Amino acid sequence: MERTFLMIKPDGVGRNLIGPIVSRIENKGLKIVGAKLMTVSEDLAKTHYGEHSERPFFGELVEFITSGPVFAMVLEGENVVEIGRTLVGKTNPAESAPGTIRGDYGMTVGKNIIHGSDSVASAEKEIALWFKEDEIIDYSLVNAAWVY
Ligand code: 3AN
Repeated sequence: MERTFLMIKPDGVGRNLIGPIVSRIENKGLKIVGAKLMTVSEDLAKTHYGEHSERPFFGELVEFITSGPVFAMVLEGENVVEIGRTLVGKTNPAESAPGTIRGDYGMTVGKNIIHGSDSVASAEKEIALWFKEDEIIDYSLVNAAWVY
């Protein structure tokens, strides 16, 4: 089954949005198989955002993501990477549609509430980076016939 990585950033945690965001994920019918509140080390931040290391905003990005706790999640389901990106919305909150997490809560490109893996390959890489194998739980949902 496909998996994706979502992470509520320090602005989302700081604005008490863990509950509303997790509700959207559960309401959609996605299955949470891993979740934790954690602080992010500089090393982890730099590895996670490695592809942006040459961009002018890289320092700001690392500083922001290490500035307070984040809420990291692994979701599982058919086509869950694409569904997760749709729930998250576009990078720039000025372009993200109402009804998406960034469209409803995001203020700026830099502080845009949540991260979601953008492909199956990056999801696999990010899950391996952020979660140990025994932090991902195999279980059945009570209403499993209707969701993933
Ligand atoms: P996404 O998170 O939608 O996949 P990416 O991968 O292009 O977007 O960018 C990663 C993160 O870098 C974004 N979530 C955002 O926080 C930050 N970022 C992207 N572009 C800018 C920018 N022009 N200025 C500041 N931060 C940016």
